[in-house]
Amino acid sequence: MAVRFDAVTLFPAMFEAVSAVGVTGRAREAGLWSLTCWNPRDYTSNPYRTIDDRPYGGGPGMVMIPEPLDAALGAARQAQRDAGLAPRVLHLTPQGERLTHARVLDMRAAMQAGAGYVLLCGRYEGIDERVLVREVDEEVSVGDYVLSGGELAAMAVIDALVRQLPGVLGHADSAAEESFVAGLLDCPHYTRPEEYRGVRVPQVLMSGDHAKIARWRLKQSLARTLARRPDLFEAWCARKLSKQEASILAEVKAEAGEAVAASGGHS
Ligand code: 9WO
Repeated sequence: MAVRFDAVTLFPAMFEAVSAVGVTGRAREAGLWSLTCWNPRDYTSNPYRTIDDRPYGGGPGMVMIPEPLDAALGAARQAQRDAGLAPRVLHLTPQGERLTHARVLDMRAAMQAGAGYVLLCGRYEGIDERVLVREVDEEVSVGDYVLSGGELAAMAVIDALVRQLPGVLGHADSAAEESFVAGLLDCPHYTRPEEYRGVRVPQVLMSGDHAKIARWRLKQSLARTLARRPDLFEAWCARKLSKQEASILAEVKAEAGEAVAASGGHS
């Protein structure tokens, strides 16, 4: 399945990062996905190629003016329809719904069913609200902070989605992802040398006992998730657990309880 993105952006060069480099770069070169950028500056009708103006009501900063954005969006939409796709406009904004693994999989399913995503990247203080109301189908945030524009967030969406496409990751990589797919944080990783700056690799990883190693990794994942992401931990525990998962969970809870007791209950 070849996936197509179009990005409406004042800074197409930023997308080199995801188009040319690493796993996503290789996947694009292999034809598994493509990206076309549409620059509102190329759709201005005034000689100064202005794309921003002062906000009504006053205040600092500038707002992206509607006409060039609408023209760039229209061209991106038309290109997707010409490719046989049903375009969906996704605005990257801190006001959007948080991007999660589940949301990435929903987007992948939509694309596999014939949708294309037009990623709308704002700059300055934002986009005229009348464009957003008319044109935007979905809004996504990649976290509760303000960036200088939507491009880095759009690239996070592309990267997270492309690595879920069949044929992008090798089999080993997919397996390595299973812990997060299951809703837990990853376990620690080690490579050579066996001892580094006085710290040895955990003995179990040298044992060759694959069942024991899998159990140790799940236990590490659970302990970390309990300590760092109690929200994910609760959700994981609420699932139906296998006998082994329940046994590991009991150990992790007992050991966390002991740690609290040993510290005198102080956090
Ligand atoms: C600026 C600002 C200043 C004070 C209080 C809130 C504020 N929000 C913004 C703002 O959203 N500026 C934008 C810059 C305008 C459009 C694109 N920009 C953007 C997108 N910054 N951060 C994102 C973003 C997108 C997705 N996930 C996280 C952040």
